Amino acid sequence: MAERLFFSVPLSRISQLELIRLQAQLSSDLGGHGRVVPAANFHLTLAFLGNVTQQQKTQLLARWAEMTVPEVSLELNRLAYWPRAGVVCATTNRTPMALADLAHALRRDAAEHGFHQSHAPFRPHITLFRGVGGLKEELPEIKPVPMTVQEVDLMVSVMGPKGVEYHSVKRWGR
Ligand code: 3AM
Repeated sequence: MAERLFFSVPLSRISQLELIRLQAQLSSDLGGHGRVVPAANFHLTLAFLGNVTQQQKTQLLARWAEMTVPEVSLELNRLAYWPRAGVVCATTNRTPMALADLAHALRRDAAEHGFHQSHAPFRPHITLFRGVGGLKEELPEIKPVPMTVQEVDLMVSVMGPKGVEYHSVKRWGR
């Protein structure tokens, strides 16, 4: 059976707590638009693969038996509303080059092996609200939330009783 997979960076508990605080502040600005993303689902996507069979997953893990996780930190220093995706996210205007390089390598590998092809540029972001439609208000400026990249996960996305859940299939650290 195929699984829906993506590569992402997990958040430390401290970054999660700051983002939970941000969500609470933002809820009134959004005036009830959208659904709050549970903190357990916070992640920074590097590359989305889509559906992957067990055989393809075995080959993928063999190709990525070694991965150098970049030693970088970033600041989530602004909010963005992406109307097509219907999401409000915390993002940055300063993407560390080493993180972009890893995202590009993972995306290239995905495209070369018949998985999802990412045409949109890599924009590091943490989705905070989903299902946000027709937001007219400007989003406020925020106190930057620091985030250190220490690990990368291969994640599987599954539908649980309370909605989508993400579970780590493999974790690379440094
Ligand atoms: O919603 P975010 O960006 O936080 O990045 C997307 C998502 O996280 C990506 O995979 C992550 C986990 O679902 N993703 C999901 N569906 C996608 C699609 N159809 C997708 N990226 C591109 N196309």
